[in-house]
Amino acid sequence: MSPRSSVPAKATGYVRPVRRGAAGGKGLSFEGSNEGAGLSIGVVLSRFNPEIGERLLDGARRALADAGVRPRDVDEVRVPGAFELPWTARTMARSKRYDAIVCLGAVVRGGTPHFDFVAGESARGIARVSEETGVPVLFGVLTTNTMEQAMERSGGPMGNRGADAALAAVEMARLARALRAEYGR
Ligand code: INI
Repeated sequence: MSPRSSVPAKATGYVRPVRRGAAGGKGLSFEGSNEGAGLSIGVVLSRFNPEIGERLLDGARRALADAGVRPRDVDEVRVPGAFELPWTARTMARSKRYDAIVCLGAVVRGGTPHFDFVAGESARGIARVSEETGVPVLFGVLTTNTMEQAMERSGGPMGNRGADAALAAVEMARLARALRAEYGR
């Protein structure tokens, strides 16, 4: 696991989605798993900071493969910048082809307020797409003050946020299947 990561870097440890009955006075309990086999995942990548973006994509591809997602079940779409991620994720989500969608990119603070608009709209837009479509859409977008910080978080000493987001996508896809089986769409 990377030092700051909240999800394991390799696909080990989790079990299948759990649904515990009322035994022992406990209610239902659900949690996704890191079982990627049979899942279909969409990835959208901002090309704006290409070196960082490719490192995030590399991490995401590896994490998905480690989790058992077949490479042929991973579709990738590249867009000019992080601002374009929400529209693209929405189009992919509406297709109903994907169990989850991972958005990747890096917004690095410059000397103008541009950063705040791009980073803010990207994050808000991605959250909205997830809520509106019902498809888990993961935020693997770095928002950093410097390029150095972005390098550190894209396969450097602070881990790889692309890999983290990809693993979170697998977990959320499994959770979504389990919750829909219980509660319906
Ligand atoms: N897009 C990014 O993905 N990262 C950035 O750091 C960035 N900066 O700094 O401007 C950025 N801007 C482009 C933006 O996402 C759109 O592509 C552009 O405004 C056209 O809509």
